[in-house]
Amino acid sequence: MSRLVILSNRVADLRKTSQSGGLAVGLADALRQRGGVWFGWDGETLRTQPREATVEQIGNVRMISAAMTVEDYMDYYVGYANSVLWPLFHYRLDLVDFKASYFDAYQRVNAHFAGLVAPYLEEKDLIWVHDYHFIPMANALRRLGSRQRMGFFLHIPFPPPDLLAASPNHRFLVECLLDYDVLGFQTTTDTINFRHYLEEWGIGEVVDDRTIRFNGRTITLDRYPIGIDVDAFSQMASEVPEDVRIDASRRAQLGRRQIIGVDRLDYSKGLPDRFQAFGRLLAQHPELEKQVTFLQIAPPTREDVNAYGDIRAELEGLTGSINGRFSDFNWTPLRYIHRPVPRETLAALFRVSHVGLVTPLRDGMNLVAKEFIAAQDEEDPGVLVLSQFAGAAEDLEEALIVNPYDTDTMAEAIHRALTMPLTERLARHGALLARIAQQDTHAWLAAFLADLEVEGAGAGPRRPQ
Ligand code: ADQ
Repeated sequence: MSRLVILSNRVADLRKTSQSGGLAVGLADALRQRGGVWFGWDGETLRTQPREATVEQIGNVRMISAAMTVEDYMDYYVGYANSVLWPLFHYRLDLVDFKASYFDAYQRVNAHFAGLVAPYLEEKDLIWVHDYHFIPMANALRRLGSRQRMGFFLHIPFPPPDLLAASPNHRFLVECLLDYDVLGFQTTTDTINFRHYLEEWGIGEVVDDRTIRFNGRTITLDRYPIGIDVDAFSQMASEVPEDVRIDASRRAQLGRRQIIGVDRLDYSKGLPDRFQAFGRLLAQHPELEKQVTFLQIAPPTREDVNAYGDIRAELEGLTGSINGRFSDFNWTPLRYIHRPVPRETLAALFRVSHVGLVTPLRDGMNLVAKEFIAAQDEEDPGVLVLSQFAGAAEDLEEALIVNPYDTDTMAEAIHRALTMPLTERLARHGALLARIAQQDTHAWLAAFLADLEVEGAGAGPRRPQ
């Protein structure tokens, strides 16, 4: 079996990855099984460019991490990755901040990181690059002479051709993607968007749904929907800590149900729209007074990116106005926590909640949707309200699917979730649980690695999913 080399923005601490069902656990398991290398940024910024990476051998896995300069952090990480690619790929052209210096830094950092990892590569390695930070990585490695098979998985959406074309560097980005041998996306829509781009701009030849020819090479393209470790997460959720249990039983005594939302504080997650829908629910259903609370957990991320400051202020304003309008001395309808919460607590909070709100305006997949399903009590499950614009909606049809821009309909869907009879909840949850078990982390890893391992995997009929 070939060694595996993973390149991702951040590396997980191999010693600390617990059985909590996180993505890092799945990747770490695959690495341990095959042996190999995991490379990424160590999260540090320095005044001058470090010449070497930090290398640590843990069992048969070599962990390699490197710092970057403050300038690279601002122009590559905050700049091109999170102020250009992230908004662009999430259909938010209004938030995109194109600057030539950002694009230069993007190429520079990819080339620099490629140079740091190249000495550790072996001829038969399989190289798996993750996400938008590293689109030019194959190109940079190939320039250094790497001949290994390389795959790329995009965790976020791939936009339609006209949106992508708004970027001055769109052709470069797509040609860099075609330097890989296997290209993985989250959804069918993403793969269609990519193929349409190639057709519209006359790049390469789309042979069939899974195969592209470019510069005499064959590239496999497919949808590999990411999942979670369902058993591990469900086990974690069933061990409800005492403080969560006490809070839940106090609510139960009052006949009060809990709605939960858990997201990084990101404008793509549709949080203001969700808060507004909750406000609309309370306005349209006065009988819900003191009968329901909405707990939103949204820890800060990417605070150095301008667009993230605006959303924080907006949410604080909405929380104040909803609570100011509806709360009473013994009822706070909306509780908003702007801090990270341990995964164990999150899992338990999902379990004791009656409705899960996952309503992004655009999302690659959204693992919170799958975690909420896995965490439920199978005999008395809660209801998932899911945005049609989350990648997860392609398969999780039995959720209550909503349009997050449509506040009235979203409010009604939350009401329907709160009042759904047990028989219907059981039927929907059973189907959803089966789906996430079928498309779990292991299935995702196995499908991607199988294609990465086999040359020309794309030729031929589509695999059943
Ligand atoms: P994210 O945008 O981060 O991931 P998501 O898929 O929901 O979105 O994953 C977030 C993870 O962080 C979940 O495991 C969740 O439990 C955890 N998390 C969220 N809020 C937390 C909190 N307050 N405290 C602790 N943990 C928290 C990107 C893409 C997604 C894609 C994933 C994986 O944007 O679309 O599904 O990668 O490919």
